[in-house]
Amino acid sequence: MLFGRKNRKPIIIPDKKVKAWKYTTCNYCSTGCSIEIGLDENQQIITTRGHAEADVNRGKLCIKGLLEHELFDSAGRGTEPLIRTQHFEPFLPTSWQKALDHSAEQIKNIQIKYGRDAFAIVSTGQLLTEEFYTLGKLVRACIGTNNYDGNTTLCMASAVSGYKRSFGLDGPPGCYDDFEHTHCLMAFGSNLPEQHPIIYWRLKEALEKRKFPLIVVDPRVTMFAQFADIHLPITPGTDCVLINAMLYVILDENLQDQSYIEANTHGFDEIKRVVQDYDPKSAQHICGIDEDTIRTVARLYAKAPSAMSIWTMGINQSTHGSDGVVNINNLNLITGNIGKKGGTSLSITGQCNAMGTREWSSCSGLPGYRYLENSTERKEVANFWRIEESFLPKKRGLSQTDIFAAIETGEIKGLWLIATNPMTSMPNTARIRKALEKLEFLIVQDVYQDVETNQYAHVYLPAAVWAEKEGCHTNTERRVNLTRNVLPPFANSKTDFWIFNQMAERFNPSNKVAFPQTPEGAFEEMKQLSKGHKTLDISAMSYDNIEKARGIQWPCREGEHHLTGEARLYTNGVFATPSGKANLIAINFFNNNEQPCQQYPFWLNSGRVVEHFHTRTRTGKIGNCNKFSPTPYMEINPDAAQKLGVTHQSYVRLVSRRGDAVVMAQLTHRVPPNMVFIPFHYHDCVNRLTLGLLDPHSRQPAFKQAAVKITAIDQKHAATINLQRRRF
Ligand SMILES: Nc1nc2c(c(=O)[nH]1)N[C@H]1C(S)=C(S)[C@@H](COP(=O)(O)OP(=O)(O)OC[C@H]3O[C@@H](n4cnc5c(=O)[nH]c(N)nc54)[C@H](O)[C@@H]3O)O[C@H]1N2
Ligand SMILES: Nc1nc2c(c(=O)[nH]1)N[C@H]1C(S)=C(S)[C@@H](COP(=O)(O)OP(=O)(O)OC[C@H]3O[C@@H](n4cnc5c(=O)[nH]c(N)nc54)[C@H](O)[C@@H]3O)O[C@H]1N2
Ligand code: SF4
Ligand SMILES: [Mo]
Repeated sequence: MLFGRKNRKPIIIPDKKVKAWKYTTCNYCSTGCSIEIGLDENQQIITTRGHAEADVNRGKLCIKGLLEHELFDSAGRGTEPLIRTQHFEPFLPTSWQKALDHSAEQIKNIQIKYGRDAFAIVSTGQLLTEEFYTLGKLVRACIGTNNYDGNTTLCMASAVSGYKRSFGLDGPPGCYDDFEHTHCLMAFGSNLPEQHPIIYWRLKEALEKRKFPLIVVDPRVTMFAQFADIHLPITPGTDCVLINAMLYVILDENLQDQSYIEANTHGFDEIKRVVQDYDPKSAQHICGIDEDTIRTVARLYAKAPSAMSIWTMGINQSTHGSDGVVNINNLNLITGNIGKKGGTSLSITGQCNAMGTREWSSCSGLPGYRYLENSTERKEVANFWRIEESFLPKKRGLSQTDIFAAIETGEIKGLWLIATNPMTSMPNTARIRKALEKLEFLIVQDVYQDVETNQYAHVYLPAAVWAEKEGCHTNTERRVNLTRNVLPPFANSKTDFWIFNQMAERFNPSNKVAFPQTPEGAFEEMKQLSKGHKTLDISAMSYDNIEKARGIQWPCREGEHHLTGEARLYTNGVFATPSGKANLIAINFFNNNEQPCQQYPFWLNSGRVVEHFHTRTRTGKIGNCNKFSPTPYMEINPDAAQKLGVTHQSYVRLVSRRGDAVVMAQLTHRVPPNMVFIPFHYHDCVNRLTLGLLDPHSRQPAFKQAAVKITAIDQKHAATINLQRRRF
């Protein structure tokens, strides 16, 4: 029986008449999918496809990658540099020369008047690595401000800080191939199927070949939680307590890998002492996971021949973010699960090139994972760049979150924002707005002219995007991959690489510092600086090798592994600490989050959905992405909604101690009755409510823990507010 299909016409995918495919890497998330862009006979871009021979994605792409070629001529792109002398005066188009001269002059004026560090620079995880390296050289060797950081402070800072504390150096030790070897996977605060769909697909493929337990720790019943064998709906912000209780069980039942601990770590006795306070009986009341489940999960993890942990923002974006990462590392060190196949601590990175900025931008240090605090490394870089060592600061300056606080206090007077949109992405919008209004000079360098932060800019520099440029990204598993230049920059926009080089000419008298004029030239410098590094050695890579291999992992040392690099770090148990041993660091929990109370009875949780990327400057303009969720909304439990008289798809007003927001209610059991979840993609929405307390080590904001109340609202009025916020 064919159920009436007999006479239906088969689906035909029209031949798009692609004449040539060009090699690139996706420019959204850090999965690092290889994408080919299809051109027709007139060299027009008509489609994209996943590269079948790329190990990362093996021909697959998610919705964002599939539609990425629609970006190039999407609405709101910047066409000309713009300039204005006063806040809120109309912008006037200007030439590149005038825009750059004026910007350089203003930066210099501020530095002369208030000191070098009074001008701050905040960049991103979304440029190409060669651009990061060039910006770093411009800032460290020429402009000379120490208040230079990236939006990665909102994103990966806790992972970086945790890796440094445990292993002596940043850099995820594992890779996607670990899924093929592990016997137990625990995911903390990561919604992999939506936020890293192709990594999730790799995991699912491994699970289909060989079943192993999947444990997901998330206060929401996410898509990932629904696919898990065990879901632990943790009380927000208490992952450290859960892990301590697991360690209690592991040590109590002697399930640790004692010989690994003795051979390769420091600090075991202190952990042993501290976790005594976290027996599952008491810990269950703090972390919300019952004691039996804690015991089951601890045994499962410790007894597995190899076990791995992955995590993302549920851990990093917390006042215990860095401690959470350290404790995940503790769990893996104590069970002997670092540097072995299927046994690892793998942070799932956020932005496409958040890794590249960590490695090469000099944001919190110097290029190639070098530290400002280390005089030998300072000297090395100073000699390489041909500057005085004394020009380099001896310790890192303010992080991004502290830069905004320093604008409030008047310490910082000018700011250059590159590929980041703090008006929408930073906590407590009202505070950010006030800070930006206070600036004497603001440069916004972005692909889109309509990016919200541009309202406060004095100069707008229109940037080229993705395959309008050429260079590398590093993905979650330390794989360097290439984007070939496929088309020229849109209108009169310019590549970030070009912009940094032009700016350098204005800060580099008699060209003392050499700036390569091509991205490949910058890559060659990075290779030289990386030679001999303990882990981050890329000296055997070249653009051609990378394209041929569809991405290469570092370390990739001269003379070895030319086309593969190394899949894992610390395989010999030697870490990057002075003693070579990893640090076991005891973590104590203290409860400092804003909590729901009588006045503000709901936890406010926030994050993402699959079809949108961040502040929607890009996906908000792509119809087939935006159509799924064009309106700001929240997930609310039906029982909670009923008590409040809130119906499905009606608008509500949320109020926190910071401000208010209007969203549409989506009734779903995905969230518990005492929590709402709001995707952060919308302007003037969830970040009007968030508090963003900072992690003491990483300075990353706790985006995921705040308290709100919910009130009914006039529906017509609310609909008008929301219409104004639509991108389309
Ligand atoms: N589609 C899409 N993909 C993206 C992005 C995007 O914008 N859109 N952005 C990229 C970037 S930059 C990043 S950083 C990643 C983020 O990737 P993810 O971190 O996976 O995404 P989020 O939705 O921010 O948060 C993940 C989960 O953390 C949970 N969570 C909240 N509080 C806690 C807690 O206290 N403990 C635990 N264990 N979990 C908690 C939330 O309920 C949420 O489901 O995604 C990347 N990929
Ligand atoms: N409440 C809440 N807030 C959050 C989060 C959360 O989970 N909850 N997550 C946080 C996280 S993890 C992150 S990473 C941040 C992201 O926060 P942002 O970085 O501020 O957000 P984006 O929208 O990615 O902004 C990047 C900008 O760069 C532009 N751009 C893209 N490519 C290029 C390029 O090649 N050159 C130039 N010059 N510009 C380019 C884009 O148009 C866009 O305007 O948000 C954080 N904010
Ligand atoms: S999974 Fe990430 S890298 Fe891959 S296509 Fe989707 S957004 Fe791009
Ligand atoms: Mo992120």
